[in-house]
Amino acid sequence: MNIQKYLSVAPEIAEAIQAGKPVVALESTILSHGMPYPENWEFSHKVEEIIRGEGAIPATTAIIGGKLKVGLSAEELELMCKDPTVGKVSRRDVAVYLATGKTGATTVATTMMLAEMAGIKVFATGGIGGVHRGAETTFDISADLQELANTGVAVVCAGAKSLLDIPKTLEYLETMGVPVLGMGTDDFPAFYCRKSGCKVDANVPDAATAAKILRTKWDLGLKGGFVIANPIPAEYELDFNEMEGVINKALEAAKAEGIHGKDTTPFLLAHIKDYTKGVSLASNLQLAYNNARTAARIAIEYSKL
Ligand code: PSU
Ligand code: MN
Repeated sequence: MNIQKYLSVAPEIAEAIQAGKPVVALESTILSHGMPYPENWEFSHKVEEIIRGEGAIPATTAIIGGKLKVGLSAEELELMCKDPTVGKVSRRDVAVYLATGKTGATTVATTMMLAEMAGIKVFATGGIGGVHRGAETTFDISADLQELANTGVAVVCAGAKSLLDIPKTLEYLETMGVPVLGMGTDDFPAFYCRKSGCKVDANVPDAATAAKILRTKWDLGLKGGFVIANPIPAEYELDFNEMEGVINKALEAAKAEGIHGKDTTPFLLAHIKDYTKGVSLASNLQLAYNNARTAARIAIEYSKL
């Protein structure tokens, strides 16, 4: 193995990791394929400021110029937000992008990989990928779930969008031994909505308790990560039934256009945004800020253990 040949960690982040200070990883697919420009650019800076405001250090990840980048410059953030040729990189794509020098945005799966390589334990995002509706015929199951099973990083998210099959996603995580913790909730959140109708494995009251659970799992040498499900703040929540209508319309459009594979999730996200005239984007931004705040607090508590 020769990871160091490819890994490029920003000096501030490398020093913080070395000193055991709190660091929070952030993904770039949410920028390149999950939000439009310029809202994604504004988001990319604000989410980092929020993490700093809490007292932790942000580390946005990407693949640029044959390097696994942990911590992006302002120019690199802009590239991820603006350049339409930036690819969506999952685990299977990493070696191709590195070896050919292509620019790639990291998904939840690849951000977890880079975080683990760098020594970062906590990662904040919007929503995780999961088992798609109809997976019994398409086999479409996000690589995020296998990564959660194998890679030791806690992913703070607002649950999963109900464009996925949430009950099947939770079944898969159970089979793979991935703990699903709810921050102050018994219910697994459905991204825009605080409740999905499914339960989490444990309702965790605060960041200190979450950090203690992470420490305990990894002290035991148990492989894999965590889903830390953090419901969207109530004031930004959208109506479940209304969103079901929107999601179903997007799923029908995907079917009509024959969208499949890695294009499915970005296609659905873009259509949901269009159908809701940007209301869903505003909620998306707020839930991701909220996750960044919670992740920073968990990283800070974890650094004390
Ligand atoms: N879900 C969202 N927003 C996103 C994604 C998922 O609500 O931006 C992105 C994440 O990067 C996630 C990826 O890891 O899509 C999952 O893609 P796929 O379903 O192709 O594995
Ligand atoms: Mn897929």
